[in-house]
This record gives sequence, C-alpha cells and structure tokens, in this order.
Amino acid sequence: MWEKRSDMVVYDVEPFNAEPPPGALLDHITPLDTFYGRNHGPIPRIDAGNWRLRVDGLVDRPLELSMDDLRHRFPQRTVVATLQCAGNRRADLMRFRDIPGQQPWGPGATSTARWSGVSLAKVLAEAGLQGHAAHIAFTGADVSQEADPPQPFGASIPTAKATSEEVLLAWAMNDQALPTAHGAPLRVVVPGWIGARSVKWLQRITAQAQPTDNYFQTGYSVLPPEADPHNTEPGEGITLGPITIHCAILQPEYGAQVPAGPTHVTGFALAGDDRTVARVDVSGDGGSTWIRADLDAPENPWTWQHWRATLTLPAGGTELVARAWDSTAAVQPESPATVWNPRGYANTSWARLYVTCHR
Ligand SMILES: Nc1nc2c(c(=O)[nH]1)N[C@H]1C(S)=C(S)[C@@H](COP(=O)(O)O)O[C@H]1N2
Ligand SMILES: [Mo]
Repeated sequence: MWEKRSDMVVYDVEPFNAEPPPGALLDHITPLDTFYGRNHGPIPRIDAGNWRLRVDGLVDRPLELSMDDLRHRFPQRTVVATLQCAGNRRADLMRFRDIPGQQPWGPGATSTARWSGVSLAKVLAEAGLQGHAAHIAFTGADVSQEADPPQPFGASIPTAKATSEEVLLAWAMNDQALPTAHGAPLRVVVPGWIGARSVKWLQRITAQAQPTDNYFQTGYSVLPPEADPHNTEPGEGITLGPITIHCAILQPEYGAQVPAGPTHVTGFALAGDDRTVARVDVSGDGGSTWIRADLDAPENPWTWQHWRATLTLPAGGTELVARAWDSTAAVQPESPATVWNPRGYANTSWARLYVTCHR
C-alpha cells in the first residue's frame, strides 16, 4: 500500500512513519518509493470522482471544485520543493536528552519532488479573499486519534505566504499521479515551510482572521526546554512555519567503518522560506579544523542544495561535523544543547557523526 523501497527505516506501520536510509537521498529529486512518509492517522478512503474541494470563510464567492475544475479552470504550475518534517534529526537531540514518545528521525525525514498542480493563489483569487482574511486554513480527510480530541489533520499559513505563487495544490509528484500515501487526490505544498503545513488529502480551505485552532497547528511548536509537552499553557510555544538553515551528512553514515586517508563526505543543506544556502564547512576532527565544501547552486529558495568535500581522516575514531550559512549570513548553532526542546522539533544544530577509520 505504501509502495516504498524495502530498506526504509520504519518507525510505525499504522499510521505509517518511515524515512529512507541517508545514502538514498543523494539525488536532487527523490524517487517516489524513497520519499519519506509522515502520518498522524490512517489513510482516508477517497473516491476522487465524488471528491470536492470546498473553499469558504472570508471569501466573496465560496467554491466547490472537482478535480476536473482544478485541472481545467486554472493554469497548471510545477515547482521543485523539498519537504521536511519538523522532527527531522530528532535522533541527534535525543542523544543529548531523551524525548519520550516521539519518533527518533534521522536526516531522512527530508525529500524533494517536482510537484505539479495549481497555485493556491489562483484559487483564492477566484474565491475573492476579503481584506481581513489574514490566515488560510487547510483541513485533511484523515482523522487522527493522536489529537485531543481526535480530529482531522489541519494547518494554516498566513495569507502573505498562501498567495505566493510557489504554494501549490498538487495532484502530481515527479510527473506521476500523486500517490495515495502522499495525499491523493490533492495536497497542499508549502515550499520552505515545515512539512506539517503541507496538508495531504485536502478537503477544505478556509480563509479566516486567526490561525486555525486545529490540534496540529500549535502541536508543531517549539516549547521552552522546561515545559511539559502534555500540559502546555496557551501561547507557551513558538508555532513553527518557515524552515531555518541547517544541514545533514548523508555519506558516510553514522557509525560507518571507512579506510583512513581521503574520504568523500556528502550531504545536503536547506535554508528554508525565501533564503538559499550560501556556504557549508566540513570538519574531520570534531570541529578543530574546517574546509569549505563544494556546494550546488540553488535551484530555488525551497529546494535543498547538496554539497561534497574530501577530508583526510586519520586512523581511529573521529567525529565528522558540518555547518551551513544561509544567504542572510545566519549560521547553524553548534550544539543540540542550544536547541533542545520537549517535542524535539527544528534541530538546526551542526551535523555531527562518528566514524571509525581503519588502515
Ligand atoms: N492530512 C495530513 N496531512 C499531513 C500529515 C498528516 O498526518 N495528515 N502529516 C504532515 C507532516 S507532519 C509532514 S512532515 C508531511 C509529510 O508528507 P509526506 O508523508 O508526503 O512525506 O505531511 C503533512 N501533511
Ligand atoms: Mo512533520
């Protein structure tokens, strides 16, 4: 049903949560069978023929659109964009301090696709957004028992982002029909923002004055380190939206045995929102000395950039480290201790990984 490669790292089967091994993410575009999956409920059964998208709330002309309407009444648009879960690289936070009840994602809760559909901006324009419509809320068809109370998965983004041309209602991924696992018949893609805002199995779009009160909107927030994630005060967390600069090492993999001497190190960096990656440095000695990695040019602000470097590693155990800067010169914080938070989101700290080198 999930149609994934056999070497996925599977955290849960139902709801399905799985990431590919890091070495599978070296391609610019991630194949469909390799793309990570992140779910909070069972896949809903949707008959695409009877399915309708409702657009309502603070609009002049509420809409009900079929897939045919979407395909024929609006210009089609394709955007390459990386999708990344806010829990990406949580495992590195958990090595610093445990985070009970959360999946220990590695760097692979990140994947890139060529998404096709229509710009959300065009659909909102047809509905006629009213002046006080400050947020655009999305509701999926899957009902999550993880929510309190159980409810469909939902999210919202500010109107300024929602009316940017790159935000899509997508029905195709890598020029193929959007797989059921990734939200067919229609999903939102919010390039440069945490994956949780890219609602799958989309059913309803609502223009409103406030952010959505859906459980998952504030669920995906960074709480202060001392907060109890099961008993939070309103406004205690910082609700996540745009991704911030970070990177990951994909090769070699954590704990690998490699020959001493010149070793190729590769990874990706992702700046998020409207920024690009400007520089990546790599160290083969735990951060004492650094070299500048060779960095791919940005395709657009919302897509990862791969980088590579050759480090000369001595025999024995060593720590590989990578750190990235974005186009505003913001740089990653050094330690997981700086960014640790009770739900384990947005680990932007330097990428670190131990390898053993043999002669
Ligand atoms: N309807 C719905 N949309 C959803 C989710 C979900 O559980 N239900 N998970 C979100 C999260 S947290 C992420 S990271 C991405 C993952 O998208 P993918 O499974 O296509 O990789 O989808 C988002 N959209
Ligand atoms: Mo996510």
